[in-house]
Amino acid sequence: MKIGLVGLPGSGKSTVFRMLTGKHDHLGHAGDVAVLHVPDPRTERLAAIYRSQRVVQPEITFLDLMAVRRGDGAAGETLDLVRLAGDADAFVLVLQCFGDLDYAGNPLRPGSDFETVLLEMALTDLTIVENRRKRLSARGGKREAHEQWEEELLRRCQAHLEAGGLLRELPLSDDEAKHLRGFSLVTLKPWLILCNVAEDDLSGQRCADVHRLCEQRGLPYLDICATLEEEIGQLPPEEQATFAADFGLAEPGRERLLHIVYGLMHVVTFFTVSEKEAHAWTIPAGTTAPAAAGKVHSDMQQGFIRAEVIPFTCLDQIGSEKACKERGLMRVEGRDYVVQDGDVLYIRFSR
Ligand SMILES: Nc1nc2c(ncn2[C@@H]2O[C@H](COP(=O)(O)OP(=O)(O)OP(=O)(O)O)[C@@H](O)[C@H]2O)c(=O)[nH]1
Ligand SMILES: [Mg+2]
Repeated sequence: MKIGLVGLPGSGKSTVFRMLTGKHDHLGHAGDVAVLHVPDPRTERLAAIYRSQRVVQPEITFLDLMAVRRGDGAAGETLDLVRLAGDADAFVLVLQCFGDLDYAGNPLRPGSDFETVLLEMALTDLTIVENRRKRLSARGGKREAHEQWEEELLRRCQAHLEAGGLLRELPLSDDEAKHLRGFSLVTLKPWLILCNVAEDDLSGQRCADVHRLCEQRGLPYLDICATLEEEIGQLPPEEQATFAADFGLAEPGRERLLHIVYGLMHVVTFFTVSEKEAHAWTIPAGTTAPAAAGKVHSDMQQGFIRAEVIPFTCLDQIGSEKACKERGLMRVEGRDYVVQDGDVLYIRFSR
């Protein structure tokens, strides 16, 4: 699972990155990558059942992406963002909600920054959709049925984006969503809005308009003071809780952010287990079995035959793979199977 941090210049992306990773010497170069391990107790339990030698906990990768600038539209910088962000599964948008002035010296208006970035994102996708339509129409000749279907789908996407919508708001059939996923459209992916608030405004009173817009558009949001959280993270562990409590913070920012990423951004964890290792993998909800297999190894995706699935809860209750199979609790699933949270997968594939 890869998550891109985006936002206007100086909004605090690199500070959030440092808060998450504890890499306090990180200066914030665009394209920096951090891998976080987020322990899932189910991995240990599976390792005990299968007597695995090694446990590999789920990973989330954060990318410190470049800044989005105002008014670039479809210019080079936005396309760069697509190149960098193309393989991100989801985004965290960092909004500056601290201080009086923004990076350009204008009075701070987080609500309008938010709309600016959304617009840039919509323009990015608009460029992708228009280019694809041009390519389709350049083919000429008689339209095959599937080309007509795609053209109609793209036309709907374009109209929606032109009206200021995000593609994730557009009602799509499973086939349509699957087809569009191939284009790395940024507004189709999950977004979390992170209001980077000031130390004296931890509840985000100054960005109430952002909260309201998020509610209107159905986007998850949270308020975090990244500099304060970074400071807390640098304290000795035994002092961190007391210091955080002084500010009325029940849970460290890193954990709050990760909980939201897992909960609201629809992350699913599946497992592969053998005597060698019990390995947890994190994927976006809606991922099909071959794509999930591709996370383990690209050969497994290419040569995918079928997936044998036992839910974690069955293994946990019954205590052995053999007994689960005897009770008929192992299912055989094909290419269209959407992997569920807690699935223990055994992938059959040809080399
Ligand atoms: N007061 C306050 N300052 C902050 C906060 N978060 C970041 N800053 C300051 O804002 C400035 C920019 O922060 P960065 O994290 O470098 O922002 P960025 O988004 O990575 O910036 P670019 O990479 O240049 O686009 C730094 O001087 C930070 O110390 C915050 O929560 N409160
Ligand atoms: Mg930076």
